[in-house]
Amino acid sequence: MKRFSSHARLSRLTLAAWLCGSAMAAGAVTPADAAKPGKAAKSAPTRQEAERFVKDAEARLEALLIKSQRAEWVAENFITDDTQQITAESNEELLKATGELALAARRYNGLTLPADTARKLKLMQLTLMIPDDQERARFTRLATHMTSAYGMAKYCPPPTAALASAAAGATAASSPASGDAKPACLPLDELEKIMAESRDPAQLKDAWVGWHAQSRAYKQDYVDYVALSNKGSRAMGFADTGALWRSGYDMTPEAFSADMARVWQQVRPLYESLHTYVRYKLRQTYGADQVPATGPIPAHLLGNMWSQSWENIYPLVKPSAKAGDYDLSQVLAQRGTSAKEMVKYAEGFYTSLGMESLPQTFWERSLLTKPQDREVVCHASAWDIDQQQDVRVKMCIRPTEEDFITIHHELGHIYYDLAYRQQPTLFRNGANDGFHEAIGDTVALSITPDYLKRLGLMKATDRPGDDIDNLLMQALRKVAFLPFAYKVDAWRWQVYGGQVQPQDYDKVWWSLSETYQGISRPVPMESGGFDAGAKFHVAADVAYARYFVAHLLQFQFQRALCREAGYSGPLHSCSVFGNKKAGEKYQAMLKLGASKPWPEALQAMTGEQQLDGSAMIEYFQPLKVWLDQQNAQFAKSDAAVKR
Ligand code: X8Z
Ligand code: ZN
Repeated sequence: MKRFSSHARLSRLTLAAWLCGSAMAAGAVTPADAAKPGKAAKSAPTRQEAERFVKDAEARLEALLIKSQRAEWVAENFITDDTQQITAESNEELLKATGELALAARRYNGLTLPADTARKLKLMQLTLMIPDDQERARFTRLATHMTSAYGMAKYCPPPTAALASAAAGATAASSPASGDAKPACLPLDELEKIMAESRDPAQLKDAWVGWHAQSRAYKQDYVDYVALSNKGSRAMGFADTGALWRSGYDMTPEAFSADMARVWQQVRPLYESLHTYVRYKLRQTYGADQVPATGPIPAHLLGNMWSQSWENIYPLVKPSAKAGDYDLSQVLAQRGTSAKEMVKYAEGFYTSLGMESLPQTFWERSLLTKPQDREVVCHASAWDIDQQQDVRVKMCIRPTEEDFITIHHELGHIYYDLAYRQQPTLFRNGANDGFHEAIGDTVALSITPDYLKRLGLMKATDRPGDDIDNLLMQALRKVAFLPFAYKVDAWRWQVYGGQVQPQDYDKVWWSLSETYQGISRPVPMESGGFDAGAKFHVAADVAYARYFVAHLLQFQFQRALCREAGYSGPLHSCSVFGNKKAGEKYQAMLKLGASKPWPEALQAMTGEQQLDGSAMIEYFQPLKVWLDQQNAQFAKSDAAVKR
C-alpha cells in the first residue's frame, strides 16, 4: 500500500495487517481450529512450533503484501472500475490471510518465547478478522470505493456561485464532459489553491462548502464500513476498531488516550497564544462582521481546506511591514524548478547525512506530477513495493514551499523503508506509525534560512525575516496542526466506539472542532452532511493520531540530532545538514524498524522514553513570549476602544 508511511501504516486494515498479508502457512491451524485452541492441536504448543509458524507466516505475508501493493499502486495511479476491482480483490486476499494468521497466532499466547518471536506474534494479532467471505469482500470494496470517490470528487459551482468564473477557467480535464452544457468543475487541488490564495471571503466560503458537500455521496458507505470494521476488530478481541488502532503503541488503548491528552495539555497554551493572535489579525483583515473578537474562528479563513495548518495566511498575520519578504515558493516557481529537481533537493539532504542515493527505479517508477489525461489519487504518499529496493513516491508536485517540505516528509518514509529492509518482514515498519510520519518532518525542520543559502535558494541579499518571522511561519504549520490531528481521531474513536451515531457525525465533528481547534463551520450544518469525510484520511480510513504523535516526536528527534551534532544554539536555528554524526544516530534508529517497543527506539536516539511536548515548547519559546506580548497589547487597545 502506499504508505503515507510505509503504507503498511496508511493501512486501513491496520498497522500489522498491511505488514502481514499472507495466506495460511502449510500445516498451520485453520481459523476455525484456532478459535477453539483446546481442540486445535493434539499437543501443547512449543517454542519450536511457534518459531516455525512465525517464519512461514512472514514468507507468505511478504508475498501477499507485495501483490497487494502493486495492485494498489496501479489503482491509485489509474482510477478505473477495473483497477478498483483488482485492488479490492488483492486486499481481500490479504485481509483473509492476516485474519487467519492472527487467529492462529493466538495459540502461542502465554508461551515463554524469545522476545522477537513474542513481539512478532503480538504484532500479527493487531488486525481485523472478517471470516465471512461476503462481508470481507464488501469491506474491501467499500474501502477502495471511498478512496477513489475522494480522489475523483469535484465541485461544479452553479452559475451564481462565487467560484463560477474560476471554474469556467479550469482545465477541460476537470470537467465532467467537455463540449456540453454541464458546468465546469474544480478538483481538490484547484480548490485548495483557492483556499490558500484567495482573500475574498465569499470565494473562500464557496470553495469550502463546495468541497465539504462532496463527501455526502459516500457517507452511507462509511457507515457500513465502520460496522464491518468493528465486527472484524471485535472478532480479534478488541472493543472496536478505535481500540485496535490505539493498541498499536506498545501500551493499552487507555494508556495511549491518556498520553495524547497529557501531551496536548502540555502544548495547549502555545496553541492558545497562536490562536488569539491569529484571530486578532484576521479580524483586522476581514473585519468584525467576519471574525468575532472572542470564540472560534470561521474555518474558511485559515488558508487551508481543513484548517489543519495555517501557513498560507502568513502574509495576513506576519509580524509587521518589517518582516522579511523572502518567498521560497516564488523562487522555486520563477526558476521553473521541476518536480524531479524538488525531489533531488530532498534526496540531497538525506545523502548529506550519509544515507544512500535513491535507487534508479525510484526515478523510473514514481509519479511526481499530476497527469492531465486520467484520474489519480493526488494525496502525497510513499510506497515500499517490494520491501527491498522498489520504493516510490506518488505526489502531484508543484514548485511551492509547501511541496518542498512535503517531499522531505515523503522521503522520510522512503529512507525508513530502506533502512529497515534487513529486518524480517514483521519488523519492516516504523517503531510506531508516528515515528514513520516524524522522520521526514524532522529533516524538514533543518530547512533553515542558512540551509537555503547553502543550496543557493536564498541569496545573501534576500530579506529572510528574523527569528520571530520564521518561528511564526513554523508555528502556523506545526502548532496549528496539533488540535486538528487530535480532533480527527478523537472523532473517529467515538464513531468506532459507537458513542456517535451517523445522524450526529457533523454535530460531534464541529463540537470537537470548536473545543480543540477553536474553529467554526462557515455556514450552518445540514442534515446528511459528512464533513469529516471531506478529509482524505477519513475517506481512506487512515488513522490520524500518528500525525499528532509525529508532530511532537519530530521536535524530540531534532533536539537529539542537534545535540549529537554538537550544536548548542537555539533549537529553532539548528540545521543538521551535512552532519554525518547526527546522520549515524538517526540511521541507527531507522534500522531498528519495529523490532523493539517504540520507547526503546526513542531512548536509544534521544535518551527519553516518552512522548513529550518540552522539545516543541523549547523550539517555540521565543515566539510564545512574543505572542503573549502582542496579545496583551491587542487586549489593551481593544479595551481603550471600548472606553
Ligand atoms: O497525509 C500526509 C502526508 C502523507 S503521510 C502527505 N500528511 C497529513 C495530511 O496531509 O493531512 C502530512 C501531514 C498531515
Ligand atoms: Zn507521511
